[in-house]
Amino acid sequence: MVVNKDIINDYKNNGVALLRNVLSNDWLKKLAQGIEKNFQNPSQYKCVYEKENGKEIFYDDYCNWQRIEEYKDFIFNSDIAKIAAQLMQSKKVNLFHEHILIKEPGATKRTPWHQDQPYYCVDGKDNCSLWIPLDKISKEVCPEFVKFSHNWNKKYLPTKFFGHTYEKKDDEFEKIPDISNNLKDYEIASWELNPGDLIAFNFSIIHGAPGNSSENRRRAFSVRFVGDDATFAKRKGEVSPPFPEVKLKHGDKMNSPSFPEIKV
Ligand SMILES: O=C(O)CCC(=O)C(=O)O
Repeated sequence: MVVNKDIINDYKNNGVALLRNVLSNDWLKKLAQGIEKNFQNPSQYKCVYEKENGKEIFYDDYCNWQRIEEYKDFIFNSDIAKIAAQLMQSKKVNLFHEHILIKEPGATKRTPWHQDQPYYCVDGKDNCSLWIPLDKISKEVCPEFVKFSHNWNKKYLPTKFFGHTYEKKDDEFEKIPDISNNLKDYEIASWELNPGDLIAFNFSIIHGAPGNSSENRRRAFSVRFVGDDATFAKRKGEVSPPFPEVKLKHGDKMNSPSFPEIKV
């Protein structure tokens, strides 16, 4: 799979790019099976952000690829790591982790505006998250990205998806601007998506997502990779995912069984 040069440039300049029709139905079916398994037997990291009459309607889980065969197969045997490598323009690609985020119809909670990198134990600019929808997504439901914000050279305090910032903070990080009340000051990217499409975005871009006002489920498989310049970061505050098993030191290359290199 060869990613078009314009898309690679969009990714670099805007911090976000849309790739249409790049995943087959077979892979999407496999991911959907994996997600079923995942939530029948969630990990300790599963979190529920919204319930309606006792039913979970906004929830997530992450770091399950080692136990969910379908995820592992997709990550190592589809073209997804090759796509990430081309977008990052990197020779070396390591998996960071996968993150599943589900909003059932009627979920009203926004995923707050945030940058991913301050949550993550990784420094560097060569990185890429691929947000893969398993359902049809209208523009009103699609995640939203503040174009160019990956290049502002800012690190904002991580925000829990419940809406408050982390208790154990890194004071070097600043408070994120109020994007929702100043939308005219920003260029926001979002799209209508079909299964097979994906959104690629840099760990430092500011993004958030509306609730799910549609009649479809909104299942997303967000898989994250790091590239050539990535190094392990020990943050002063809390990180997410926590990766308690990783014993790397600040500044080390991301060489760990938790972050396997994928040959592309
Ligand atoms: O799916 C969402 O609601 C947010 C996605 C997101 O923040 C991410 O994948 O980094």
